[in-house]
Amino acid sequence: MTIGKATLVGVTALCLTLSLASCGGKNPSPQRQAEQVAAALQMLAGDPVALVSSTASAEARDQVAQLFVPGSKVSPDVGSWAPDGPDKGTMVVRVEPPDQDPQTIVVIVVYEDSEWKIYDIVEDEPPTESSKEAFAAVVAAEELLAGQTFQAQFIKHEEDGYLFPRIEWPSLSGAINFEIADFDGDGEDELLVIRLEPRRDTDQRIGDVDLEPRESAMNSVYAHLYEYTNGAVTDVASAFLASEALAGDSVQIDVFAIRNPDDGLDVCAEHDRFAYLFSDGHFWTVTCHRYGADGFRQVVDTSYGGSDLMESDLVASQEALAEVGITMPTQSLVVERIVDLHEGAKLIAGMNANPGDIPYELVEEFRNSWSATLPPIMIRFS
Ligand SMILES: [Ca+2]
Repeated sequence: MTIGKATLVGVTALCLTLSLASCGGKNPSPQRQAEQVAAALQMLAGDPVALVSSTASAEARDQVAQLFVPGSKVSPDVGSWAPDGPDKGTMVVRVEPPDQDPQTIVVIVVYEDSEWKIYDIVEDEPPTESSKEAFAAVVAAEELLAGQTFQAQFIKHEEDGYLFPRIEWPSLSGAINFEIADFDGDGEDELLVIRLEPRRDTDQRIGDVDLEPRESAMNSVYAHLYEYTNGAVTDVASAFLASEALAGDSVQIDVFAIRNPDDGLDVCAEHDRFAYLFSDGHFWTVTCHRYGADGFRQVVDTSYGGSDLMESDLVASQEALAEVGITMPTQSLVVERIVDLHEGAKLIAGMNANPGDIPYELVEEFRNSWSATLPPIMIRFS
């Protein structure tokens, strides 16, 4: 039979491109099997009858004949090969018959007369979309703040006889950035979305000694975790990462993921606030959350307040960070970002407002006169 020969030629050609020693052996590796099955399936549009097993049902023969017609584009998914012993297995195949809608099917194949042949089609419905596609659809519906910049302005603010700079900025809410990864180490991916949201009353204030929350600086940073189950994406857990995201006059927030002992990923936020315009103080916080069966559990909550002119004890913070495998050199704890120091920390989302480029003379004028204003600064999301 002509087509049968063509099939053999096809498989032979495949063997030559691989290693002869590993081709056609009695027990080829699953990868070899997959390639052989894929090569056989691609011949189906030429003559579907020849590649149906003699043991296949009449119904299976009809199904194959209807789908694999001359001109059909057949795309086997080699990676989907699931062997069931040395001479049987399943593979996902996408078939595009001419003038018909494409279909994705799962075929059972058997090794018969030195050829892989179709035994049955077990599924003729397209499989449900993958979690990746479902997560991508959720993300596509968001307008991400990452990559955007917004103009903000300092104003002077007096409270209890003290002067404070305050960042006036547009009221922003929304997703800063996202990450698709296996956060609980169970082998299935989840979607993590980092959001800027209005502060909730239940949020803990983390050592906020310098500024009361202002209406314009109330937003906080949250992590939302989405699972994909039964074809639906659900927001299953959230964690509060950083309060008053733009309070203070220089702000850097990094949200990053770091591998944990459960082979999942802890979600951490490093939040650094500098007082620059009226003093040299800074306030630094790191929180980490671990996702598991009970949702997010906080595993690190450490903070450190200080001044450039003051040596402070960082041991407690170092010990806290050691819980998630982060080693911080003492001198760099508050001046270098963890994502820059720790190779295993992967940045997911960031927010930065830095007045560092404002000339010193203008800062002096701002400090000394009520009427002085500063040039705008940019808030950057990444
Ligand atoms: Ca998972």
